[in-house]
Amino acid sequence: MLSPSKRDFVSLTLSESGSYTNSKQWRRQSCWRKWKQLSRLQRSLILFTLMLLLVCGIATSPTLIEHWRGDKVGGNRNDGKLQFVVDLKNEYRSILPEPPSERKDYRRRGPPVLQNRLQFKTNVSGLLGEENHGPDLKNADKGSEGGKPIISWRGAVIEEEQASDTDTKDTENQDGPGSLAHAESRLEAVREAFRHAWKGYKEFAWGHDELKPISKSYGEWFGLGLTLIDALDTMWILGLKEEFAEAREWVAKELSFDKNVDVNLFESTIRILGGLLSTYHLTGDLMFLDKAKDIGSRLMPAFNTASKIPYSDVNIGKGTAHPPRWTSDSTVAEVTSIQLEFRELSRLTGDTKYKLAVMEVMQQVHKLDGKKDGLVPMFINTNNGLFTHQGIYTLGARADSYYEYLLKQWIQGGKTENELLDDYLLAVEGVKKNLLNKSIPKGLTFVGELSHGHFSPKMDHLVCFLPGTLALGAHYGLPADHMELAEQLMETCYQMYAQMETGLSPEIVHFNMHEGSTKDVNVKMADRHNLLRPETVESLFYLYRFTQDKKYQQWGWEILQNFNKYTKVPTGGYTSINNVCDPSYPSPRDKMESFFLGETLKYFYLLFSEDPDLISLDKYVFNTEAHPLPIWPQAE
Ligand code: DMJ
Repeated sequence: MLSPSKRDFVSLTLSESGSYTNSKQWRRQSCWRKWKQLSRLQRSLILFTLMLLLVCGIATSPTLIEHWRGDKVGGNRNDGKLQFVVDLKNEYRSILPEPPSERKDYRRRGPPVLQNRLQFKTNVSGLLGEENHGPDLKNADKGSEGGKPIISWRGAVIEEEQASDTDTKDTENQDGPGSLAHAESRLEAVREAFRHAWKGYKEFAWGHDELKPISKSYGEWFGLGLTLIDALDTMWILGLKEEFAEAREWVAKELSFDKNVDVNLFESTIRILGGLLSTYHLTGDLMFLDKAKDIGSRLMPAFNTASKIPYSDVNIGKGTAHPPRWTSDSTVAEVTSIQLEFRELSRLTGDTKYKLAVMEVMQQVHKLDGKKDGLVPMFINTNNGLFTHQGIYTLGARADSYYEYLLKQWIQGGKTENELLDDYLLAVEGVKKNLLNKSIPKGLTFVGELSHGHFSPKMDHLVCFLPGTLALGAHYGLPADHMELAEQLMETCYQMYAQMETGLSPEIVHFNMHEGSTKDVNVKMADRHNLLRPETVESLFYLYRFTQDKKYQQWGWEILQNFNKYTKVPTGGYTSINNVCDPSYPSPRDKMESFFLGETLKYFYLLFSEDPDLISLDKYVFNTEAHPLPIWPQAE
């Protein structure tokens, strides 16, 4: 008897021998038989061809590649969340900050706050599994989702309220330039900036010299509440009554000059004496005049030198004075830029000692050898009264306000002191002859420096006081070409902001004078900081007052917005920064200089004001720290 399996075998053998059924099983067996009948070479060739086709197929299919790559990232790290972020990054590549090496447009000014907000927002919405239609650029800057905090570029957490608060300042009033509402919205933006700066000062540095907004602390220079005093008349002009009242209270009750402390004669004259005198004039409050008399008399020991050229430092408690430890020289700009204040103090007190001391300095400098076409060296010796370190001529640091005060003393005194005017006119000619040049390729007019006969195309931001001063002189009847030069230099100073990646000027620039370069302005690594200085805004104010050309207001508006983008600290205050060339990390320096409140914000306000009687330039002359002092009536 046959087993069942044996019977199966027999039947299979039968069908194999000739009958054609076309069943699946038969076809498989037939293919296999044919495959086995092939030679080894033939089989290898077929296999190779099939492999080749397979590889080509995969390589030309993008979907497969994407899929594979995605799997690899996710698979390797075994992290589903990471895979999600990678996908998001690919999708929103255009709005995330590019790594430095990939940046193509170095002039782009995307604020880092905005970039970080976008990043935060897309990630959050993605993780919540919302339907994703790409980045919402319109609303991207409006704060975080669901009231969550936003991380700023400074690493600080901005609450939603603060974040949208910043945004309002970037928004122009819709009524258009020229309208009252438009002007008012810009004035309000300045008031808001002031309030924000004041908030930081009040909270972390009240009664101290300077706010350190990042570390939420303060810095002491003289220990005399420098920022508070510098800001007094700004608050008055901006109409910030509450803030002014609390500051007045501090001056009346807390401010004492009876302190064993060394102060710099120039800095304390222009900021403290100047600030108190102007506040007295604006308010009529005698308390400020009393304080001004007190500090003024305490500074007088500085003039007790063999030459009558004052020392740089005074101890206002002990009544002693001395030069800096390493020299017996004083800086020319310092000893020639204290005259407006001491002359005014004499006029108010009837005591001539103040004005006699400072006018003696001017008379000596007027007669001194060592000038070049009216341009002065940077140092003067307190023993012999002679210029030292001769041969270097600049309109920047250590010489700048000498030129400014020649003109302004002449204006203050009713345009009768001809020596001052002569020296000023001579100096402007000296600038034209020795320091003016034009950059390549744009032909920007700039003021360089002269060092032992060698011209250097270096210009400090400090020089940007010059367009305003030239315009002021032209307003008072000096040659019309002063105004033309003022307008040219104003454009240059604006370009020192506009050509930087942050839209903020560095401390020093070097203008290009060689054919072939595409950039007019070069900045060295060490010069990339911005200290919130006022000079360009100051000049914009003068230029707008005298020409009514709206472009000056527009330039100032751009600058204000860039200060808000790159220097505003969420918790209060503004900070100087290290690098105006890096919008992704301008690197805060943790210091708000007192002149930001005393000068920069005041000049912004006056620039945006359409009222020529708000500190009329026919009645007041600003000292070099932006404190307005009255122009004397002709009789005096
Ligand atoms: C201010 O103290 C004064 O404007 C001074 O004349 C120059 N330096 C600072 C502002 O930059």
